[in-house]
Amino acid sequence: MKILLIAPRNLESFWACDRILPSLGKRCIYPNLSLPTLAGLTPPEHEVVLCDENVEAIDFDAAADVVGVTGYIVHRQRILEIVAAFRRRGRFVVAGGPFASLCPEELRGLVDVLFVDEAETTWPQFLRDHAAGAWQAEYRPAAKTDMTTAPLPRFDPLRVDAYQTMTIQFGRGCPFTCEFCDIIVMYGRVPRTKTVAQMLAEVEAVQRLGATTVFLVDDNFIGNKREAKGLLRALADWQAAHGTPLEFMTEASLNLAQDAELLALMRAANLRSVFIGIESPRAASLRETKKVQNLREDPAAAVHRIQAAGIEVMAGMIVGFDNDDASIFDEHFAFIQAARIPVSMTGMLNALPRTPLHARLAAAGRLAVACAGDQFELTNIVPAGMSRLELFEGYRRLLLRLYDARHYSARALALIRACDAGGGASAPLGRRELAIVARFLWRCVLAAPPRRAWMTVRLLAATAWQRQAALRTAMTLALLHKHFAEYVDDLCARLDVHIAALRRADPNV
Ligand code: B12
Ligand code: SF4
Repeated sequence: MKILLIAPRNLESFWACDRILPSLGKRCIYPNLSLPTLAGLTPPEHEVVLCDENVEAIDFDAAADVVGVTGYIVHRQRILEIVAAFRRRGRFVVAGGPFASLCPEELRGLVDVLFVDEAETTWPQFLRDHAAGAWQAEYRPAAKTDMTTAPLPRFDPLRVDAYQTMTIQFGRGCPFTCEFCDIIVMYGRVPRTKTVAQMLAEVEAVQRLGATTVFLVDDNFIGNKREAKGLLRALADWQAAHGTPLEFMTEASLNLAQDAELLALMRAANLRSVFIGIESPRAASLRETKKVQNLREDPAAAVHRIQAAGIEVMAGMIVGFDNDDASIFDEHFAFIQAARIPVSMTGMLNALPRTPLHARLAAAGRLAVACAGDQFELTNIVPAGMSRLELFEGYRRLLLRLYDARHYSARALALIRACDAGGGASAPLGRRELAIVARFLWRCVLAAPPRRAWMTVRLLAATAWQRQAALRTAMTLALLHKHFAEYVDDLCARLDVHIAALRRADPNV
């Protein structure tokens, strides 16, 4: 049987980094790991073709016995288009992934088979049922996946060279109970990890295919600290034995800061940046959303400790909690500057379907519109401490301040001074890196507007003067700013449309 698995193209987003990919000579920032995961779950008698629309156009006339589509809520529209286009051509279409898992009612009847939640058992079951000629309309796993039995994902059908960073996954599930979180809804509260042997096989597979940076796409890499430490020890040994060919990044909870051993092991494994859901500098808002693990100490002090260990912190921040009033925006800005976090994914609170927050707000009649899945542009909630209009306006101002060149470069420079950013993957600059540097200088200095050019030159000069080993980090941060600042400008134009509609009291916004 021939199986075509498709990931829809990303919309313009904070992370998609479309604007800087040409400088890096890449087509997409990260691959969606569900594609290689499903390929790895497919028995060898079937032929699997992977199509990531971020890398190549979909061939809607391709011959395939089964077409599988994945995607997030933000991809809703494109998923529905892809499904309809293949169904029109008489193909057998199945869907799974975060959109199908959180919003199954939107796909029922539109696809031949629907997969809700993890598919390690249900996908092979479906393939057997399909071969036998009798399958179910919907598959849900009876239990969470035992990750120690998950087969090696197949990365080889992916065009690995098209991605800036490869993705692999150690574990799923998180022990915490944040009210807005869909991860614990989809993957549960018991962290389940793969074995060290499985992980080393994945690391070697992506390195063999040419990866130099790897994103461990766990929602909380330290959900089970003992297992995380075991893996980091093995990764540190592997890096030492192979000349540190890989740089890792991941996502973790803020209690990472309170474990010096964990920080040292991360650094030893060359895990150099971590995305952390800090969410709010306001204790009452953290308490409200049950993010109690962030209340153990001053969050800025916790971030500083992680940075001092040589690990960059990227933040997830949220405005719009019930305890947030119109003064929250200044508080967020002051916190991000003081915590010296250049990359802050600051969004508006959204209630994702199936989460406790969604149930609470629905019961209170506080859901204004359907969830669009992109917390940067829209929120579906009616806030308690301000109007929706105040939330949109305050948020817009906050984003502009955060990504103003002066404020951003102040954070970047403070980080470079404080964080031991050098070392690690110390490979000399090869031809590819030199080409990146040339394109970087062109886009961020020579052909850039004066304000950007000046910011870049100042950042590089100050870094060269104060911490030469961090020049690579300074360049990356300057390049990222090009993406963020342009993204925020475009986003503000879209926010203005919502703001104008809210001023007209349009009930659809
Ligand atoms: C890596 C990642 C990214 C990468 C994207 C890489 C890419 N090209 O897709 C980046 C950083 C760019 C990104 C961006 C965003 N992301 Co993201 N991301 C993730 C992350 C951490 C890992 C995804 C992954 O590969 N998982 C591993 C795979 C194996 O798991 P899986 O997809 O669930 O697949 C399993 C099952 O679902 C099932 N399955 C999946 N697909 C299919 C298909 C078929 C046919 C079948 C049978 C089964 C099946 O089988 C798999 C094995 O069990 C997840 C969180 C997570 N832990 O999954 C968030 C997550 C998917 N992202 C999320 C969001 C909100 C976003 C953004 C919208 C954020 C933003 N506003 O910018 C953007 C959207 C990008 C865009 N504009 O298009 C949400 C989605 C919420 C939702 N329910 O829709 C998640 C769940 C995180 C969260 N809780 O907030 N993201
Ligand atoms: S720490 Fe992160 S993954 Fe865990 S419950 Fe909270 S938001 Fe979800």
